[in-house]
Parts: sequence; structure tokens; C-alpha cells
Amino acid sequence: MGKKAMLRLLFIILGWFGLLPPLSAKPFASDLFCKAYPDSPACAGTALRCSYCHAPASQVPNLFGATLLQYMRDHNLSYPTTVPAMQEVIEGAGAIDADEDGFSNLA
Ligand SMILES: [Ca+2]
Repeated sequence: MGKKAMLRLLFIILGWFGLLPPLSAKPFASDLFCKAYPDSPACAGTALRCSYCHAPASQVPNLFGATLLQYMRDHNLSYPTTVPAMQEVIEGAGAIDADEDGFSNLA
């Protein structure tokens, strides 16, 4: 048995016994959001829903998600990977009135 086949067999055995982490990890942004805003009702007792920033059952951003992306582009910010960076993006994009109803996104 070759080295590649041995590794494949090892992963199969480890996966069989549930010793490998799940391949589909929890979305990073929702974890970071709830660390940045632990008192947010959106994080109360549950993970932040994907629909907070994405269209249902897709990776396509909804209006708020699109506003976040636009804010990052406009301010030359990369995707937030720390709590302060997430707070900067949320608070910056939150001050915008994306749907033009007269209230900011976070109002
Ligand atoms: Ca609004």
C-alpha cells in the first residue's frame, strides 16, 4: 500500500469514528459578529443567522451584506478577521441607510 493510500485509509478511519473536525465549519463572520456584539438579540442563545447578511439559502449578499461589502470597498478594508475590525465594518456600514427608509441600518 502506497503512502497516499495509507493516508486516505487513515482519514477514512478517523472520519468513521468522528475524530476529524467537520468539513463545513461554522461561518466565521457570524462567530466574529457575536464576539463583537455579545448582547445583540441576533446572538441570543443561538448563532447569528446567515440571513442577517445573505439572501436565503445562498452566498449572495442581501441589502445589508451588500452594504457591508461596499463599505469595505469604499474604505479600502479587507474582510474583517478580528473583533475590532468587525466592529469597524459593522458600525461604519450600520450608519448608512441602505434601504433609504430614513433610518440607519442599525437603527
Ligand atoms: Ca434604513
